[in-house]
Amino acid sequence: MGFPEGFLWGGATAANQFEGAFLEDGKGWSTADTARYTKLDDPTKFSLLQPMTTADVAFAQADQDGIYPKRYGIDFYHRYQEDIALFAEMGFKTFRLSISWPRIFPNGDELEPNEAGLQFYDKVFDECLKYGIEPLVTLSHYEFPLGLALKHNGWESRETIAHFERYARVVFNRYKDKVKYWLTFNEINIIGMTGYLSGGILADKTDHLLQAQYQAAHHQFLGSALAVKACHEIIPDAKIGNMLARMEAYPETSNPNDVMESIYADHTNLFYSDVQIRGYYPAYMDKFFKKHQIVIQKEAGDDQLLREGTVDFMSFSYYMSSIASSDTEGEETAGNLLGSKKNPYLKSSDWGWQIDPVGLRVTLHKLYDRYQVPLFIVENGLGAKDVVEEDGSIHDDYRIDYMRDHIQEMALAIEEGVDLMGYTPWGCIDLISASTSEMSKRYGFIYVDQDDEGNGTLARSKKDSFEWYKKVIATNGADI
Ligand code: BGP
Repeated sequence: MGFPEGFLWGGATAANQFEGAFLEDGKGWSTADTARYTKLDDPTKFSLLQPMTTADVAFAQADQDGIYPKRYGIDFYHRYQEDIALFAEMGFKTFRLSISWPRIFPNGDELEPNEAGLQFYDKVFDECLKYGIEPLVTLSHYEFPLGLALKHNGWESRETIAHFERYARVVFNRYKDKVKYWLTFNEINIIGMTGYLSGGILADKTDHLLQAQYQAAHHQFLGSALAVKACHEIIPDAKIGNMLARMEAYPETSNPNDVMESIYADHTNLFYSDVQIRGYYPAYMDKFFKKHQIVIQKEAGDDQLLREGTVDFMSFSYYMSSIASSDTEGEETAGNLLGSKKNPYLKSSDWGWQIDPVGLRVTLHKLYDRYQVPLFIVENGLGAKDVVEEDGSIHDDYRIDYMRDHIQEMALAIEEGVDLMGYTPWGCIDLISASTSEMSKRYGFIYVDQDDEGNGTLARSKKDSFEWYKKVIATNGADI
């Protein structure tokens, strides 16, 4: 039993949640800089799903009082050397980060890239490689150039595909000797739930929002296929994967109708990986599209491109499982990302996400059975409020317990035949939450001194989990 040699242990981040420097060195505005998902009175309520309008964007751009936490991040832009040195000290084999598209193409549709933006990532990748850390780079992580959103309504427009392909080709060419692991769209399935953050879709620019979101998904599939082909052509020794927010939904009971509901839940989730890995639209979506009066506009050649541009491996985030039920009367009492009934066998995080390590093994088997491609867990972890003791120490044993339980299930899955490439827990250094914009929802091994309003010294310090994870990596998962 154990993890294979070369297993990619590391940690994960995203530009819009940790770089800061939001308009520095020529970077343009992004959807993330204008999305204000501030904490609500009830912290278990998820507000990311609220659609944004042109007026909301104008308001956000005019607002200068610093209430948009994603703009200040944790200042990785200026502290990357210190942060990467800490990752190296933990023994990271890989570091997942994203390139901010509007740092490279400020409005999204320029013909020439912003050299200062390219230079920043050169320095970051060089710093990683200095320590033997392989960068794992997401091309688009919840951050779309605002210029393209306002001009074309984001990914709803077919024109966006060419702009994305140009951006992808520029970064592949520039970093071909430095980056060998790539991901196309972070949590691509989120576009079916909310169009703004990853898709640049403004609700007032369409009279059928769901149609716009699924049309955008089609365009992202094409963009993904083009990026896969370009990556293979430009960096033949690279591997490029998709990225799905995996939602494992158990049937509530052994009632066959509940089992069917869990199959339907899988359909809305696995639709995206089915297209990106199998290379064609699954037939089960026809009924869904009909029910919601969605008609995907395709052009000649689209189906062929999808077949040619399938990914090399599947990556996904895994935080929780949920319940699928045919009993629509029941209450949604778990504060899971999308709301679900509460599973009585599971505990929840402070934000109501139901903690389910065995569910990770269930999912690993399900995905590997379905696709037979290598899997990569590129996000997992516990968002929690940490307490800094008088002497500066942080005893996050709850985080260690969470990870240990998940790593044990990964080891079992590998023993049971699953091909797993690596594990990059989310927010290896504390950063801004995607769903609530809070700083106090922390995931890191490294603490960052900053509060929800952006006050603090930004000093980095090690939590107890830092030494623990270092040992896990040093023993390749044998001593957890
Ligand atoms: C995923 C996103 C990340 C991230 C993480 C944790 O959905 O890809 O960007 O932030 O979830 O979620 P949150 O920050 O809302 O706790």
